[in-house]
Amino acid sequence: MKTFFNHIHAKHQGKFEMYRGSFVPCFEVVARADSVLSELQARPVGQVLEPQRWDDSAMTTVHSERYLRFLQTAWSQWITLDPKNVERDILPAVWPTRTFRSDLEPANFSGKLGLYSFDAGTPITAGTWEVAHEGARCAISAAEAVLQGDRAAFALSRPPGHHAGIDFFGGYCFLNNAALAAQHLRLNGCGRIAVLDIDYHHGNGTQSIFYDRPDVFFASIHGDPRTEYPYYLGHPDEAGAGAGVGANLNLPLPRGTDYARWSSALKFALGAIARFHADAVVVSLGLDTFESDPISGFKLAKDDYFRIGEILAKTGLPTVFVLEGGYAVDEIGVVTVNVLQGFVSC
Ligand code: SP5
Ligand code: ZN
Repeated sequence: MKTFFNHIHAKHQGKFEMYRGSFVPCFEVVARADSVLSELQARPVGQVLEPQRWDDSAMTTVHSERYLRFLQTAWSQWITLDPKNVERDILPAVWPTRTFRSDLEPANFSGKLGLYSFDAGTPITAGTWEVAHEGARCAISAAEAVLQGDRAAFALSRPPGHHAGIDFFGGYCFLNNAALAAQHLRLNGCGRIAVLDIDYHHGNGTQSIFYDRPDVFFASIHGDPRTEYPYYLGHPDEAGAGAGVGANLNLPLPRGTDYARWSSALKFALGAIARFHADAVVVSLGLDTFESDPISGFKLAKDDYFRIGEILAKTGLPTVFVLEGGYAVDEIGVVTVNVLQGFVSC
């Protein structure tokens, strides 16, 4: 299995996120991806490559033009506001909630920032656009490897992507890497794609991008949004809209869920994906289901991740793995590589 590594990922590192009225150090740190890379070098599953320079046609079919333009220019707008801003991260503090308009883009920078985001936990830094864009290329390169006939490929990148929607960032995510991989597969001959999201947090961005589409099935196993971030999406009654009705499956589970219960949800999701007759699977591989994750509540143990890889391999489908969350920095490498090793052992 080839790995496409975002070799410039360290150029994106937020300083602080807002939590309960204070700024706390960001959980989404450079060491996460380095931990996965070093474990992959110790226990290889295949070559580690730099992403290719794909044309951006998947990009503009997943994200809106005005959002991409904003992300690309946000840092220079920020510096223009005040040259001293070069020392500070960008974080939003005002948003258009219900009754406000979102069709008009404000001229004011803070206004634009709120329009294109949904939390105060996702700082934009000088390198964010360049790094997120290179990360998207990793996901698209992994999809391309599968199109060329590889059984599976892995996009090893940060920042993660599954909370990012058509025109908003949040949850540490800017460009929706998994959606871009799925869309690249669709644009290049795969008729039906399943996105299986196993991050602890519901993949609200991915769900919303494909919600009305019958050609991309979205299935997610996650902490119950009644108590867990991102709170406002991920409930079991969200089944898709319009032509997409029946192509969305949410399996929320309570805090404290262990592997026995979690893996029955996985088998249920894979049954639904089989009945959908998917031609390929994109796995949003979040590792924040691990028992020692500092911000999450499931109880999966290190060795459980081998079993997850084995179960995913049994679909027999071409599979693109895209790294999402996972904040137990010392163990994320081991649990990630356990999934990949479990997969290639089958
Ligand atoms: C990709 C991904 O996993 N994004 C998750 C974003 C979660 N952001 C909110 C985190 C709330 C942090 N709570 C700190 C708890 C400290 N005990
Ligand atoms: Zn997560």
